[in-house]
Amino acid sequence: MIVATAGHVDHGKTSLVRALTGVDTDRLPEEQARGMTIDLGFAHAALAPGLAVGFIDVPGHERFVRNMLAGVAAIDLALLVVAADDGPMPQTREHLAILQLLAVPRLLVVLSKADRVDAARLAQAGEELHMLLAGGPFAAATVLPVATPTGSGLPAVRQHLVAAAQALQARPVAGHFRLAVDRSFLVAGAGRVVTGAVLSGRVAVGDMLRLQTPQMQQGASLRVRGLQVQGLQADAAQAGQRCALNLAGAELKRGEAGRGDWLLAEAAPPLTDRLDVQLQWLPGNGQPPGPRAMLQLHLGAAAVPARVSALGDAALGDAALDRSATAPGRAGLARLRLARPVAAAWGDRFILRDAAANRTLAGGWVVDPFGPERGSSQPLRLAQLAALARPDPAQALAAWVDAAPLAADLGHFAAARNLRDDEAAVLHKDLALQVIASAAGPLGLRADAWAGWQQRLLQAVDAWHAAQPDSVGPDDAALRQALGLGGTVAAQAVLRAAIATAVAGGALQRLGLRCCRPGHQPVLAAADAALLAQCGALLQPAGLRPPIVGDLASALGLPLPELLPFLGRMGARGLLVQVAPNRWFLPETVADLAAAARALAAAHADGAVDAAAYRDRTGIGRNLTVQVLEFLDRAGITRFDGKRHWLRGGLLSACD
Ligand SMILES: Nc1nc2c(ncn2[C@@H]2O[C@H](COP(=O)(O)OP(=O)(O)OP(=O)(O)O)[C@@H](O)[C@H]2O)c(=O)[nH]1
Ligand SMILES: [Mg+2]
Repeated sequence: MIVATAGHVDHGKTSLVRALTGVDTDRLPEEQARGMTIDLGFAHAALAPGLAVGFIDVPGHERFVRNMLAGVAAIDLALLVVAADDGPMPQTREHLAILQLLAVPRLLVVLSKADRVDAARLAQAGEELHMLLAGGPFAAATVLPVATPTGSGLPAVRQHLVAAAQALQARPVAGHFRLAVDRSFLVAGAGRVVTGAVLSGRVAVGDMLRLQTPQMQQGASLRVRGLQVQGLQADAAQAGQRCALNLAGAELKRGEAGRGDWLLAEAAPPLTDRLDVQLQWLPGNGQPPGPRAMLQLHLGAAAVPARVSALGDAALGDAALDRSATAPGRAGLARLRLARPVAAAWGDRFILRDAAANRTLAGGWVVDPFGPERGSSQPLRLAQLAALARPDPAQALAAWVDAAPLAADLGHFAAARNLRDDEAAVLHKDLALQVIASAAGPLGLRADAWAGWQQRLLQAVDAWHAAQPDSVGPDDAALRQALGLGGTVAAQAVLRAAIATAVAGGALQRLGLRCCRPGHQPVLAAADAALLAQCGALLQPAGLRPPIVGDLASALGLPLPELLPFLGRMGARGLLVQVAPNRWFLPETVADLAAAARALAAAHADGAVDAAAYRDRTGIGRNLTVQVLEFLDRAGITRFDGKRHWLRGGLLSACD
């Protein structure tokens, strides 16, 4: 269990921690000289046999709220210390508001300096506390009077903490490992040690991690050489614990890493400077600041300048997670734009302060750390946020899929909720989602929606055959139009996957760039059929380099002006394909041209189709290669960026 103190300056927090643990956490010379806590202090003690409790002692002075915030991000219980003579003071209130906004699960109030007041004042202070807590999530918190010089009241505090630690449920250890760094130092003989709270996941000795500091774009790759939990060597640490990691790695130089940095699993989602959040403004601060105001975001152990703008007038609906059990104040969805990126994940709690005025203004929790740059207030996007806000991951994913117009971006969902691949796969399976690979990552459809698309695909091909019996069948663009699918990456991926499934199941056939029902024979006039057979006999043996139209006409013994209209008719029906102005191909040869491009792209990690390599592989010469690649661009199989051709949809489109 991790406990942090809270409360006004000089009310006895450090004295209480010392009385409970025997450790004086005010170690800095300046702290000792001034008799005041400035930075976080750390101590731990076994309050009962085998029951280690970690303590974070925070400063009470109003100037050091920033340090206090770095200590309370991931605690199980807060010890609010209120001096009986003073009663609640400004930082009593501010710290309490912070604990509420951070949704700290438990609070124990210690009425300190009980030896300094008489019974009447003690009762009065108790009454003041009662009024302070009334109506909030800690209204039922236990209040225990303590006098640290005599030790009176301490056994009750200890007993309460032991009971709380025993009742503590282990936090779910889900997601990629994330640690909010709060200290970093060198230990003689061991090297770099970094400490902090594990916000999610699990870490074990030997793991490779990424250290992210503001100076590092990519992060440094490091190995966990050793780790400690509550001062004891351990093999692993997990969410809800604080740990010290001894790190090794060539990229770790002296002096790097410090409070506010992040240690992440290598596969963890990237950092983000854009957070879509559920925000709760504290009452009594006037109007919320406008979108230009620069506030300070405190998340994990990081403090980052941030601007805030409301996302429309939207508030999460009934289905939304209501974890913001705070005093009344305005609440709603908002977008935070950060001056520096953070490793935030869904559900992370944060605080917003006005640093100049030294006031806590608001708090909330992260709904989506990867919101779109544009359209952040549009109805579709707000529906996505409402889906993401659901606490249960399966329900959230179901709502996320239902909110998507065509197919849901499963990669976005997994990154936003900090899901590992195995966790995401279980959810996909539980919801029986159809998962489709696309250029933009995995897409998901409900099983019934997927079945519907497959059915409509076959209906569209049947309708095409009925309307155009002399044609091979529709190409992808015609099918997208027939099915009312747009040209988006998702639409293309869904169509390709539906065709691939139908082809695999024997319900469709591919002929070149077109689709048809198996056994479909275009109905042709006898003369056309005969001429087509003759063309086939000439084109087929020529492989990837069929004769140009002039040579074809001579071989057929036809004048060119007679051949050309025939070729045009066959082209419209998909029976022949005009790849270059003077060159026609059989549909099956076009499929070979596309296959060659895919094979080359597969050999390149980046999916590029290099023209010289294409020429060498196919042996069709430089000029025809240029024409073929231009044709593949037009056909939507490759994309030209002015320099190179790329396989569209990456290698994933190889499913057809
Ligand atoms: N008589 C009496 N004095 C106390 C008690 N608790 C703390 N003190 C005294 O109050 C003063 C402040 O105590 P600290 O524990 O440093 O207070 P703090 O809350 O840690 O202060 P900051 O960290 O600066 O916010 C010290 O002189 C303590 O000896 C108590 O229960 N009884
Ligand atoms: Mg102190």
